[in-house]
Amino acid sequence: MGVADTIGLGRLSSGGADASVSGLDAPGLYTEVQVTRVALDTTSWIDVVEGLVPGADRLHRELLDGVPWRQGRVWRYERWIAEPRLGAFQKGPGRHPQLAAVEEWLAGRYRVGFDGVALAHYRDERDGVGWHRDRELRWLDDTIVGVLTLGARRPWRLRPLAGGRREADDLRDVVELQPRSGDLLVMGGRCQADWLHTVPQLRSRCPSRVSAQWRWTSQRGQRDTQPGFFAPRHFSR
Ligand SMILES: O=C(O)CCC(=O)C(=O)O
Repeated sequence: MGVADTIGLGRLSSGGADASVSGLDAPGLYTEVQVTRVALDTTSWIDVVEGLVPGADRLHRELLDGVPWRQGRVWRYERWIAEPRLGAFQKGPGRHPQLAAVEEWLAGRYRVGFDGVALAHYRDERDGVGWHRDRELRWLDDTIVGVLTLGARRPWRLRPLAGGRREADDLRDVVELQPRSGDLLVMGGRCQADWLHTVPQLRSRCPSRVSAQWRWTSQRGQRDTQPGFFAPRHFSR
């Protein structure tokens, strides 16, 4: 059994990954933030933006209290089961102003547009999302997926799709990030085509975490029409 390649956020800039400073100005965010690019392979990458959102724990509480969280369902093991997390979606003027600011920051840096922001609430350690790619984007060859963490710090893992099916505790080839409240991860390039990601359920106690997710596809390349074994089924969105 291999050990995950854990990237300790906070030390990334000295770890050999490419780093740049973003001076993009979006109201309600820190302006001069470090963006560290981790090359997963030659065509897939993940940018780590540490501490983009000031007052992230307050934003976490405001979303917990103010969002109409819904229980989604997934088709697993030949039956519908409750998805182990709650979900919501915000767009346009319905977005929390700080989430609108993050969206503006993402749009400015990556020169793409988003339809809105999906939210997930992991209530405790029993909630999580399994290994998957964001196949609902359909065109996976060139995508941008931003994920903001608010609340608890939990393992956030990626591994190459080419590794095939694995036991949950088989951490060979796994890249583990541990984003803190206010950190933004941005997956890009062929990440949704060639890499899986997960926020695993945990054995030890873990308080609430909310993630906010923005997704964009260039719609270039081949359209993905065959949901495979790893495809998530987000019927609730
Ligand atoms: O909550 C996260 O950080 C990741 C969520 C995710 O991967 C998804 O909903 O597709």
